[in-house]
Amino acid sequence: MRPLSLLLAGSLSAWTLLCVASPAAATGNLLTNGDFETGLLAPWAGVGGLGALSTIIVQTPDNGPSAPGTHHAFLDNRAEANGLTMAQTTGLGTAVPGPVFYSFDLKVGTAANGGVFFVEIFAQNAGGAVIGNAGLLGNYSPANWTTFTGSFVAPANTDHLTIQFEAPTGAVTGSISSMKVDNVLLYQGTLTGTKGTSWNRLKNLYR
Ligand SMILES: [Ca+2]
Repeated sequence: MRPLSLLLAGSLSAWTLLCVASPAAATGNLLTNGDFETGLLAPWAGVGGLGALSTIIVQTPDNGPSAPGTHHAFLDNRAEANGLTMAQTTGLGTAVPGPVFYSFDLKVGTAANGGVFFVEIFAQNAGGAVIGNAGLLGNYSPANWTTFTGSFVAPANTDHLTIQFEAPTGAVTGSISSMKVDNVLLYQGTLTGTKGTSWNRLKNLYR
């Protein structure tokens, strides 16, 4: 009979090999503060087009339908030919190759004179280079809160993800793109630890 310590060592080695051979997809929402219920924008950030006439703030009391709450993000772009963009990048090592599921709630504020709204999701390698994407999602202009869902396949060497919300305006006076954003969800594998009945229903759709 082998000593217990050897058995444990053998099991540990097998487990280590298994982990190396097949990295497990993370569970739960890969994003932080996807529902904006902290009342603050961080770790979301404006990554383009911020200015006196183009702002991103967290507002209350309106809330998207996918999860309970009282806050949402509001992108308000009233500058001509301007690419106001809000983004969040997940941490290093948070994603793996394979299906990536997304969900977000949108409600238009104003879309006028060439103002439009798009969402992009990027798969990045460990060095941060973009190696895959979900395509250009939109133009979105829902008059009432609407939940948009879908998926794409992250390619080999995917290490983490970025999702960005884009409210570009046209090159004409009076072009406006404003949008309320809430309940942003990115996940792989099994969705756990996410509050909200709608998100749980969404999870069941992908089982
Ligand atoms: Ca919210």
